Amino acid sequence: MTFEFKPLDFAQLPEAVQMPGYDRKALKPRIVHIGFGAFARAHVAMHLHEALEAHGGDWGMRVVELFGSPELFDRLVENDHLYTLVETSDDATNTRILGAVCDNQHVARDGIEALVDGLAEPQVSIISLTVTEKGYCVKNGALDTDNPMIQADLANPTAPKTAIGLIVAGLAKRKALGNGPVTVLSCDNLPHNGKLCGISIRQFAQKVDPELAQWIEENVTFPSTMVDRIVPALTDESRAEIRKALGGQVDLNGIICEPFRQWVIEDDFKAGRPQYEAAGAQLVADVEPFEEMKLRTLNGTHSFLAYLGFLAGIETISDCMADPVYAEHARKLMVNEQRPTLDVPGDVDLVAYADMLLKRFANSKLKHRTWQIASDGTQKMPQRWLNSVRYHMDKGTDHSHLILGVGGWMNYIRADRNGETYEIQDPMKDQLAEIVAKHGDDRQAYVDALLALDNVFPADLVASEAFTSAVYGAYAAVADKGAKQAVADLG
Ligand code: CS2
Repeated sequence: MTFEFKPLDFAQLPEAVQMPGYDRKALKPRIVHIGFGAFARAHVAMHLHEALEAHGGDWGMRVVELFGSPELFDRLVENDHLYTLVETSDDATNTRILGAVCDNQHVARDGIEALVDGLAEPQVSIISLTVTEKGYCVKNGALDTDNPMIQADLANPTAPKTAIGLIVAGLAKRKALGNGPVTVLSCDNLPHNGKLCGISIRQFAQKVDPELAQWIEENVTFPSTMVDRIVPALTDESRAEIRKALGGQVDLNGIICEPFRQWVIEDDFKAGRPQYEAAGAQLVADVEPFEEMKLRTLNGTHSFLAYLGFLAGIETISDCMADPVYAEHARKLMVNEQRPTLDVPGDVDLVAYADMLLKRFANSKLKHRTWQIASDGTQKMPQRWLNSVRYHMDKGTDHSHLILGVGGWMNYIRADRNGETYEIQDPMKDQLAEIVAKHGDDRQAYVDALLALDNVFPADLVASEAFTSAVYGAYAAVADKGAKQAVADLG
C-alpha cells in the first residue's frame, strides 16, 4: 500500500474530527523537543495541546530531529504543523487534530548550528526529549565515554551528533549570550530519567568546560517524569485507519494510540512551565515510586511477552492476551513477582493496576508488535527485570517469570525462529551477533558470554551461582520445549 502525501484540506474533514480551539498565532517556540517520534507526538505534544485548549497562551513547541531524513518534517510544515491523533480501543475511537507544534528543525536540512542556536533563544524555557534509553549514553550510572558518538562529540563539541552533545552545546551558547535558565525535561522510559539525563549532561559539560558545568548547576534543572501511553510504530494498516478517520484524506504525520495516558512530573521547573495539570498530568515532589511501578509492571511484562510471545509466533501484544497461557502468566509476573518489589504510596492498589494494564494490553485495535517491543533489550532489561531479580534473590522468593524472560531474550537474539530469521534491533547488536556466531553451539559458553556483558548484567547478580544456573535453565527450557511450553510450565 502506498500513501501519497497531499496537504490536508481541513475544511473537508469529517465533523467529528476536532480542530484546535486556541489561537495558534500566539504560539512561540518556548519548548524545544528533541526526538519527535510516535510517542512524543501522541503524549508530550498532546499534553501541551490540551493545556493550550484549557488556558491558551504562547507555549508552542519546536520539534527537532538529529537523525533520519527531513521529509516528514517538510510535510509537517505543509500542514502548518498540524497532525492527526487517533485514540482507539475496542470500545471507542476519537480523532483530533493537534496544534501545539509551531516550528521544526532537522539537522539534515537546517544544519547543526541552527539547532544549537535554537536551544539558546531567550524565549526557550524547556528543552524536552524523547530519544529512547540509548540516547542518554549512560553506562553504569555515568556518561559512557566509550561510546564512539560521545567521543566524537567531546572531540568536536560545537558540531554534536548526540542529543546530549546538542543540549550541552545549546547550554554553552545560552550561557555565552546570557539568555538565562532553562529546564531539561526527559520523557523517556528510564528510572530517574531526569537524574540520569542530568548526570550525562553535567559530566559531558565538565569535560568540555568546567565553568559551563558550574553554570548548569545554577541555571538548569532536570526534573524526572513517568510517561505512559502505548503508541505502536506506524504501519500501513494504521495509516489506513487514520485515513478512514479523516474521511479519506492521508496524514503521514498522524498517529494511532490507546486512549489511556499518564504523565507524572517532578515539579522542578527553572523557567516556568505550561499548565500541564490542565491536561491531566500529575505534578508531584517525587516521581520515583511511579516510575518503578510503571517500568517493572507495564514495561517488564511487555518485554516478557515480547520475547516469549514472538518466539512462539505471536505477532502482537493483544494476540498474547488472547492466549490464556500468556494472559495468566503476564498477570502472575505483575502480581506475584513485580508487585512485592514496589514501594508505592498507600492509596495505590497494585492488583487493580495490574488488571488495568492487562485490559490495555488486550486492546485489539493497537497491533503493537512483539518484535517492536523486543528491540533494545540490552537497554531495557536492567530496569524492567534485573532490579526485581535482586530483590527476590535477597529474600529467597520466587522469581521464575523474570528469569524466564532473560532466557527468552537469550533465545530471541539468535534471530532464528524455527529456521526463520529476523532483524535484531539493539545498539549492541554487533556484539550480540558475534557471541551468537562464536558460542552459539555451546550452551554454557553462550549463556556465560552474554552474562559477561557488564553494562547489562550487574556484577553482584552474575557472581551468584543461583542466578547464573537459573538463567541457564531458563535458556535451555525455551530452546528445548519452545517458548509457549516454557511459559505454560511456570508455576
Ligand atoms: C514498550 C513501551 O516498546 C517498549 O519497550 O514497552 O514503549 C511501552 O509501550 C510504553 O512505555 C507504554 O507507556
